[in-house]
Amino acid sequence: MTTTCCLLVLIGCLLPASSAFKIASFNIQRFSNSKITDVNVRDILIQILRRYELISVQEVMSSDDTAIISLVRELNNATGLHYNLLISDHLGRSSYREKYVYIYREDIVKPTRWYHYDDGCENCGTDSFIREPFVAQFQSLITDLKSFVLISIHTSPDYAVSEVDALFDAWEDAQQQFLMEDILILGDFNAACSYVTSKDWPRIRLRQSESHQWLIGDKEDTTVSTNTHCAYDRFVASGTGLLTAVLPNTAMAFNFQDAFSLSYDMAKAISDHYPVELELHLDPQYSGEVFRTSPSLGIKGGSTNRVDCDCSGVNLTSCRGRCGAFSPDYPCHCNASCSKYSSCCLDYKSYC
Ligand SMILES: [Ca+2]
Repeated sequence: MTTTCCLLVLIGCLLPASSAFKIASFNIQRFSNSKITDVNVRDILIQILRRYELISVQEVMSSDDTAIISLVRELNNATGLHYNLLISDHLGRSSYREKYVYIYREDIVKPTRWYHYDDGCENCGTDSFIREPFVAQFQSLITDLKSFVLISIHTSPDYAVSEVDALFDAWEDAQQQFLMEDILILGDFNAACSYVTSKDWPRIRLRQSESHQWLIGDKEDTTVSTNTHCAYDRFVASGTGLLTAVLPNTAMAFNFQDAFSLSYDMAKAISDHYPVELELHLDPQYSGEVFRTSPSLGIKGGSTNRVDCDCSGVNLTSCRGRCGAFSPDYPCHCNASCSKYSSCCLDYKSYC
């Protein structure tokens, strides 16, 4: 037996065995340094994150990663475990941008390959997402399901219907990229209340698809506010392996206000969203093997491949297939605020 093997076995014995494998999606409303400098907020975030082995975080605001890395460092200090994080590009069409982050117990689950979904030509306004889905394949040691793909998304509320529909394309692309069916789409879909209504579902392919199961139902409330009851945050699963791996009745919102007996104001200081969570079957044959952990925190997920694309044949005076398009270079616009500035293309209302 080599030294490495001895080390692996030894670490395996020292680490507390995980009694569950939970995946979460959490929009930590405008996560930035202010949420970790407030020690009360930071500690509750740690209490929430430590429930999970793998978390997709949305709405990480700053271009530099200091705040989110500090949060994971504090999470490790508090738990004695090894979490690490995979961080997306800073995504958006304007100066307002967000990152997606995967936080994971790197001794038992690790990302093996990842990319930003190529959603079309940003230059021509024919792309489908304001924040392209961040796609990652994970390898997991302690679950029955050894490999699966996650697609993280935070849709724009204004274009939630078209973006949730376009997730079907991102899913088809991920199937081809990884030659794998076991794919979980997760995140803040904004797929409820005024952003996606019952009349919209028939034209959303991801909802009509027989290959997909929506594990968080329309009646769930994933919002902290007492004024809203909306299932914005979702899990949509495909693949026999994944669908049988999810333990029955474990997909739900985690109401941290109730769980930790927080005041309403304190709960709102954490986020306007609850996390949604689910649990996977453990592997009864798990040998205790663990992955080697990294001495450093934070893996950059690379950048979106925004090469100059060809706009020939694209009608820049029409909003057809260009909802959300905005650029000072366009003759007219198709974004939600064009009416306010009287700058919409003439057919804006018919298409967007
Ligand atoms: Ca885009």
